[in-house]
Amino acid sequence: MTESPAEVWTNACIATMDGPEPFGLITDGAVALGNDRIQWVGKRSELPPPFDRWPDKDLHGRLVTPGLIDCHTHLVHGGNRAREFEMRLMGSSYAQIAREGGGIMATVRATRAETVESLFRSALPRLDALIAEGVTTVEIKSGYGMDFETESTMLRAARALGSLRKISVLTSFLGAHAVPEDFRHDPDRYIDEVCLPALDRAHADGLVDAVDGFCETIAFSPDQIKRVFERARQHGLPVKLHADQLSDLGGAKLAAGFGALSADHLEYTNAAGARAMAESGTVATLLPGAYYTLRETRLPPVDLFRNHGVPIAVATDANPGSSPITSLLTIMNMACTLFRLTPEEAFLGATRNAALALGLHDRGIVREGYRADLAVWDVDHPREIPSRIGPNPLVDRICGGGT
Ligand code: DI6
Ligand code: FE
Repeated sequence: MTESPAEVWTNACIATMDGPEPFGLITDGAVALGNDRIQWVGKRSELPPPFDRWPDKDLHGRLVTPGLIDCHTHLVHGGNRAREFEMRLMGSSYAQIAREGGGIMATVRATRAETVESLFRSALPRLDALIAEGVTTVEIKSGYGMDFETESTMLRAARALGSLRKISVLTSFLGAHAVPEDFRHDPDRYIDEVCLPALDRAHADGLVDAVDGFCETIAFSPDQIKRVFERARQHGLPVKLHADQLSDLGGAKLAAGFGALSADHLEYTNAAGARAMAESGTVATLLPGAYYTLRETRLPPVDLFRNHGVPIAVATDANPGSSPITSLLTIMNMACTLFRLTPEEAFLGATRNAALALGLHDRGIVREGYRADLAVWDVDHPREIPSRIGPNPLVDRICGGGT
């Protein structure tokens, strides 16, 4: 990968996702790049020295945005769940399949049979699909091992993906994803004997950037999630939570109580949960891919989040079961079409707010001093991108100044 030289992009329409203007739009704009950072951004007519003497690159009026951020994925996993896709088409429910030992546990059985190398190789095409759509930062979870070794194996594969491709990878430990078969009648013992020791080990090996959990009737109770989050707190790790996806267990409020970076899914989140998230600065990460795939009918309370000033992010939730989708552009369209976000909210959800959902404050906005993570699109206005599904309008992408 080559580092890009210091240069000024000119004759660009820039959606900074910053400031009071819709999309933070700057027409006939310029952005100066150097040392992997944005050095200046503004109207081309106001370009100050020394940037006005730097080599320039004419973008011919194309759109520049922050590089996209996919803040919730399960990209690393073994096997596929196409058979369950057929079963659901024939009337089985996601929860029923999970209760019968399928669902997440089917992928666990497949993943435990893999190595770091094989998990890395099978995830690479999924990562490349995101990169092809302008993604410059991606979050990747464990959660299909749920044993002492495989949780770390998954996270090592995730770290390897970030070293081979020009993209930032953040990892989340998701040992509390589902109750493994041999602990089916004693989930507390799974938390104590497997999940927490696996977290301790993965953290000690530098594999964990955040800790996640699945708080749901088919997964873990609020009390069990609390124990995982208390261990995360002991390690100084931030938390996030799959919350209120299929029922209201107060997951959003629980997450907010731990100052979570984000609470995700949220179809069943109530007003108390939204209030708590607003007070704690927890981001609402909406996952329309899972809502679409599982043909859910309960919409997340978008107006509650809006009215309480809760930042909204959107993400693929790319996983083999509930959201087998590796297109963040499609997710942006679904967030508008299914959840009624505006195109600007969808774009904020895949840039600025997605960065906040990962605890990142150096990207997601085109602003001086931020990372030179940028995407260039062959469209006239940013609203065009969430307004359609295909063709992919990306024409260039730089990550930390490099390609
Ligand atoms: N919620 C989801 O939608 C995914 N995990 C979770 O906690 C489902 C993952 C899968 O079905 O494999
Ligand atoms: Fe998920």
